[in-house]
Amino acid sequence: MDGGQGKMIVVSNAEPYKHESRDDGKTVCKEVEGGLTTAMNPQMRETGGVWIAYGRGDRDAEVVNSEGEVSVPDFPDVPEDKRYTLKRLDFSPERYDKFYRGYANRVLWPIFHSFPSKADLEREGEYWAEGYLPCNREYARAVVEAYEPGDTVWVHDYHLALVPKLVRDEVPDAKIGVFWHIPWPPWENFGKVPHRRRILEGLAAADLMGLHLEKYANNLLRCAGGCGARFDLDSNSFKLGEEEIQVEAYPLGVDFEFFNETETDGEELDIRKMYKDKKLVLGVDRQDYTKGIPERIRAFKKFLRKNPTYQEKIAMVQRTPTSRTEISEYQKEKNEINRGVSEFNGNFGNHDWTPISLFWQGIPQKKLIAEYRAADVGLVTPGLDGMNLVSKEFIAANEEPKVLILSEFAGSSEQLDEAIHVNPYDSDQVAGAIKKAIEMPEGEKKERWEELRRKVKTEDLSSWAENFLGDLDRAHRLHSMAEFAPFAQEAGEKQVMRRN
Ligand code: GDG
Repeated sequence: MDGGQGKMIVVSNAEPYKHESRDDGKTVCKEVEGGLTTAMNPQMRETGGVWIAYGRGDRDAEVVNSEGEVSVPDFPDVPEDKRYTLKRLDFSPERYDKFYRGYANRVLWPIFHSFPSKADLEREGEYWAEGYLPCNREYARAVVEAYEPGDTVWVHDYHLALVPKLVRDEVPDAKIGVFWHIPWPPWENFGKVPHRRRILEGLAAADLMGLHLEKYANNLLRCAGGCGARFDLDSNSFKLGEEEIQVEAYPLGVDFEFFNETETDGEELDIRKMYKDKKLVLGVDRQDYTKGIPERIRAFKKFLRKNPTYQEKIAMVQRTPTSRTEISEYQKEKNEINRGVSEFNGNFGNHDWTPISLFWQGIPQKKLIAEYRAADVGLVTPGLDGMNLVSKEFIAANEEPKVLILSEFAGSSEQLDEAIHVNPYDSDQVAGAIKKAIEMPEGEKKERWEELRRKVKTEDLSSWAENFLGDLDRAHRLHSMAEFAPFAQEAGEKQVMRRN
């Protein structure tokens, strides 16, 4: 990864590690589950630099210095040159609540995932003024403090849309890139957000913005148009006020080698034994209403009802580390899932067979890889997902052919054609896909799997980072030389930045 001559400054709300105090008084360092951290952590371990994030672990776990910094990961087996600086920010509980639970997750998240009915637009102004704006200012201040000439600033995700402009105001010539991890919705949804123009002004001050898919980039450009920007779908850029930005698609990949090669010491066999060698269908998702977990469970039940010969021969494992428990929608969904699963297991299961095993805890990555390897079928059926890394990790972790059932609304379905694609809301279709997956002839399974593995291996995490950072260098150079002028058609000088 080329971070230019200076250092890399990553900024995101999610932190890659948290520290917690145990009862014996010792402090433990834990990975934080989530797509953004899975993607950026290996990058930072390679390049070093500073990662600025909100500290969500125990406040009394005294690991940071007076600047709020700690070198991570502080696992004993990790050498110094594979660590980097994590700088933790702290906010008052009220402010953080309005920023994180309020603006980020009760306004932007539902709107951007096309669940406008779950958005609290009534309080948007309050969440903005008392949470989103002040917290984005704090993040930007931390970036400016860490910044030295030549550094690369890489801003991540929807929590921090205002940071590029706030940093640009202080450091006009900084190299700033943004990566957006969630979908960008059509104007009909985005346009509902009262501070829509301010969000776009915040982003437009970066040199380059990346999203997972071309269709999200096009939605963003059209939304910019809706807010009065000039936009161009050929050069993939828009101009709002004085700021011009390039917008491109970079489908995020996974660290193929890591998932392929991690040694699990045969733990997958123990897992299979635990489930009495039945066919295993696996779902793994951070808990979220966008992940389609209740619908998935309903489809699995339908499959068992329609195919009684498979009763006692198949089991579903659903691993769902809880997240955002402070938001009532998440609590409600958790209760609904618990009820549905225990009722079904009670009615269908017996002392030898639990049809659905549900886990609300996260497990270390190595154990997760063993779970991926123990499964016969990966069942990944989000209602809408920017990319979905689980689908790619399942492929990378399994050398032996498996079958992936994938929602057509997961961003990854654009690349992973050889999966069985389903509409997650059509439970008959998903039930049929489970049957097809289990009965798929070995030859077809192998052929599809090899192609899926080839794609996930080629379009991996490091090629994603290289493409993004290479383009960021170019966009920044063009901006610095004032040559980035996609809207200079009048002068016949249209400048389109393209990768060579
Ligand atoms: C956002 C976007 C986009 C899950 N359980 C455990 C565990 N995980 C890890 C998985 C995977 C990550 O969490 C989840 O990533 P996803 O991509 O599936 O979903 P989001 O968290 O919603 O991520 C998404 C992503 O950002 C990246 O841009 O793809 O669309 O919503 O890496 O492995 N990890 C461990 N234990 C668990 O129990 N260690």
